[in-house]
Amino acid sequence: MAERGEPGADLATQVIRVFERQYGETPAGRWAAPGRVNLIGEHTDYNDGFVLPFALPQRTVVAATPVDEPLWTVWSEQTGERITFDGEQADKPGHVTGWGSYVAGVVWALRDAGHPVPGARLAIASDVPPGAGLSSSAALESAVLTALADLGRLGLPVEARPALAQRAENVYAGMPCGVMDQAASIRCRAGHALFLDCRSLDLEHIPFDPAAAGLAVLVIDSRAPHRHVTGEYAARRAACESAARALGVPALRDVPLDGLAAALDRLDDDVVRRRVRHVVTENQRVLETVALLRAGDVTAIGPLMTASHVSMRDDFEITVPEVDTAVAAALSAGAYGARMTGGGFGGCVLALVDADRAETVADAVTAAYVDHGFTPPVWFTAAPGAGATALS
Ligand code: GAF
Repeated sequence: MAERGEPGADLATQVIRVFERQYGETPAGRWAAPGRVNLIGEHTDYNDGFVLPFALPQRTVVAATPVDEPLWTVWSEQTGERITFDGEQADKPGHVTGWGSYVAGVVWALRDAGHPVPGARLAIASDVPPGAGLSSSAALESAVLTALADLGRLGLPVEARPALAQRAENVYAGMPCGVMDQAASIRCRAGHALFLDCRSLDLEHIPFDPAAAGLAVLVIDSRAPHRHVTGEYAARRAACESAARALGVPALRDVPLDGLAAALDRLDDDVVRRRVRHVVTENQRVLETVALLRAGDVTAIGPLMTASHVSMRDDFEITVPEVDTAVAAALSAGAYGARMTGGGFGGCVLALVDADRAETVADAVTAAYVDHGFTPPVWFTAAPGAGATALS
């Protein structure tokens, strides 16, 4: 199995050269925002529940300079494309499509909230792999939001930023995601996982240093082709929201674990019952994981990770054969726990392993992939990185 190269290396330098080549001038500044993995707490965010992501070292870097008119010119080094949109186009959700919708969406969300967003020239470089479930879109939104907020001196409190970036994605790009990915990209702290209450948006940085415990978090890109992701995601969200209505609660977060059996009795659709069971038990697993990390017992979170995977596979039905194979192979090779991370239907698997066994576990996953005839996966180990920031 291929190991990805050292992330983040000189993107910050590269983006200056890219900007200069595109625009013939030096940028006014540079900003960066990371991708994320979610340690546990999947599809709980839009149910007002709990999540525990951490930021990856892989990030998106934006170099930018303000201009005097409401016009945004954006170069993507990843796609080799330049797009331009003006205020009128930014004000029409859906007008700009593709990767540009995340940039235009941020401009729209800021303008819609009444902020005087400056026009700008931007150049973007990133080593967050797109389409791997590592929140490349949230990294792009968060980097652009951070850049425009600074360039325009908008005085935008950091607490308000994730919801704005989420609106960009919900309304402009049309993806009905929760707030986890944008919150992770903007608010994570190096060496910590982010314990977020997605209802109140209260958060706590939980120290998470696998290396200090002789461990590593192996991130395995399943390489499974993402199919129907937005439609299936929206269907899961709709099922959860209709279950909450049927149960007479504002959100599934309000179904307590000790009230789960009674709640399930009140629902007659077996599929909906399983969706509810996933969300309620997953919230509990996040709380238990946080308690174990606070107590410094990192390996003990492994069984919770694995239970989360089983719940996603059997109750929420968002896994695919590639990720199930990767999880099973990682566990057989000695991982303390393994689970798919992110929205599902492909994406990445996390495995908590002894640091000196990361490669062995990765090789075991590759061998299982060969047996199944799947495209070989790609892996790296990830330590919790920093959230969005200006670069000096
Ligand atoms: C995707 C979404 F964008 C998040 O909001 C979250 O719901 C996640 O899937 C599942 O936990 O990443």
